[in-house]
Amino acid sequence: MSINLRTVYAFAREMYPKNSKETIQYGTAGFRGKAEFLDSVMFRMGVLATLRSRYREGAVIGVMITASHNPEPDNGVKLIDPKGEMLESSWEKIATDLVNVSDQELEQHVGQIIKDNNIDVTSSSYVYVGMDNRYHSPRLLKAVADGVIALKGNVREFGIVTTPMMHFFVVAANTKEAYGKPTEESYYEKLISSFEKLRNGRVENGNYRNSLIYDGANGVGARKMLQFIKRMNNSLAVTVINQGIGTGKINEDCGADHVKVKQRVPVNMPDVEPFTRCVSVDGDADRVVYFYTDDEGQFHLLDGDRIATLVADYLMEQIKRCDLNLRIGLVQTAYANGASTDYIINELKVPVSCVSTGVKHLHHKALEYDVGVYFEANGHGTIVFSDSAKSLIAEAAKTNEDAKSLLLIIDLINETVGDAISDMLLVETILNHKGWDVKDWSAAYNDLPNLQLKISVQDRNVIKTTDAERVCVEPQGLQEEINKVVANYKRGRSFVRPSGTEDVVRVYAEAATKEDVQQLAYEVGRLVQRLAGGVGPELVNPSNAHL
Ligand code: NG1
Ligand code: ZN
Repeated sequence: MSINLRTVYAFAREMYPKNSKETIQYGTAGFRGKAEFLDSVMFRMGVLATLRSRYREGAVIGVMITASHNPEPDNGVKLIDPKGEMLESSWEKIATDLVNVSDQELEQHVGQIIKDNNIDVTSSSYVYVGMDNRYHSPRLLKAVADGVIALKGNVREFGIVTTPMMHFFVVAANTKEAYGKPTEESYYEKLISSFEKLRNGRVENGNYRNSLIYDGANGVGARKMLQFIKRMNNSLAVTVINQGIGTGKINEDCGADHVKVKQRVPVNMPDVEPFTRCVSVDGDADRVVYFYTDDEGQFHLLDGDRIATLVADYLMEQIKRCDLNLRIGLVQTAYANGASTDYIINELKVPVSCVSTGVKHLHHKALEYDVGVYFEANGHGTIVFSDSAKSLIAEAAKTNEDAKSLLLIIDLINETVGDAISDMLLVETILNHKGWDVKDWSAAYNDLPNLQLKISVQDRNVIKTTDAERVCVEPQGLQEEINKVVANYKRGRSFVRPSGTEDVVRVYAEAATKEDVQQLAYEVGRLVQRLAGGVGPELVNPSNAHL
């Protein structure tokens, strides 16, 4: 097979010309932006995925088209490496350079990537592509597929799928189906059969009830949950709201990000009994948070930190019952609520570490443990088991019933990436096992009031951070000012960092009371506006808001 790089240029010029001059960066989870500027990015990512597959000796590379929790006009693309992990960081740089060169430079630039990485262009390459249900996703999927075709790679299209399903398909293919088959049916089958075996016909237990409300964010997670329901033998009674079929925009006033950041219920909530268990996923179903409303109408959130602590506690108990000596560890980011970290250290007594935002960092750290539990506060996370842990558990399962359950738990977990539906089924399994309702689950610790702000600045990259993004080193003087402000608040904590998915600086604050946290976030937000080139209207001081 011979490849003519002229074809790449011809495709690019005729069909996917670069129509934006702005530099675009490979962010926290790939490229994101307004869909109308992404055609050339997608085409070039198809080209890159093909090269990456050849570089990895013909292993399948995944491409997922989605802007996750972002609003409907946005779209984005993430590349999935052979073991289901996010694209290796040294290739993020290659990706960034490739999408930013002009159409005229493209042919020569692709040639250079091939040369620099010693890629055998005569070898085979395989790319899997999937997308969310945004109306512009099919157009962008075609652009990715054309990028693969331009370099004579093999492309397989999966249509509308969740991000975690794409990770599953890639791993299934690259493990020669040891992980499952790279098909939608195999994914459902694997999760549902382990979930139902773990339930063992006991659908209710103690305070645990078998029904819940599921907010699908008008995204792919809604459609796929409807498919799950069809295939489950009433082992879980799920009512799906914000189904996104016909009405409702993806993530608009609903979904995991809305519920977590706004700290309120999604639109279209039915009238339910207080303390009803409710769950929200994001637009591409890789995040999940739980919530409920109490008998005084007060909203309560059970976020990624809660899920992580629930899961770690359960796994520790199971591992102890099996008499196995496995090192379990928990990984969080700076956005984890301080109360959850205290609980992990003082009550669970599990080693906990803090890494930079983005699941690739959490996943990497979690691999250091036999059993690594990682979750971002926003509900993105999973659990990874080392190969030796898996063989120890499998050995024990020959004689021990608890170890058998643990094996089923491993099957239920999508180890490749945070998976909202798999995580939800895991939480449901644990709550059922413990006989818990949401009140029981909430009782472990009380979240510190917390708040996030988005600040617009001229160039968010003027902010540089260190120490897992908890300390800001540039612009000079900003961190000292933040420290002074934070010192005035009981249990105060705040940090700032540039978002990797939106053109904003994020401010996080937590403190002992709601009033304090509002004031603290405001003060730190103002510091960012003043010292980091803020644009747009000045933040309003919450203590003057009533004037
Ligand atoms: P950025 O925009 O870099 O903060 C957000 C989330 C990340 C991660 C990515 C990818 C927060 C504060 N940040 O990243 O945790 O989930 O999106 O979707 O939730
Ligand atoms: Zn997502």
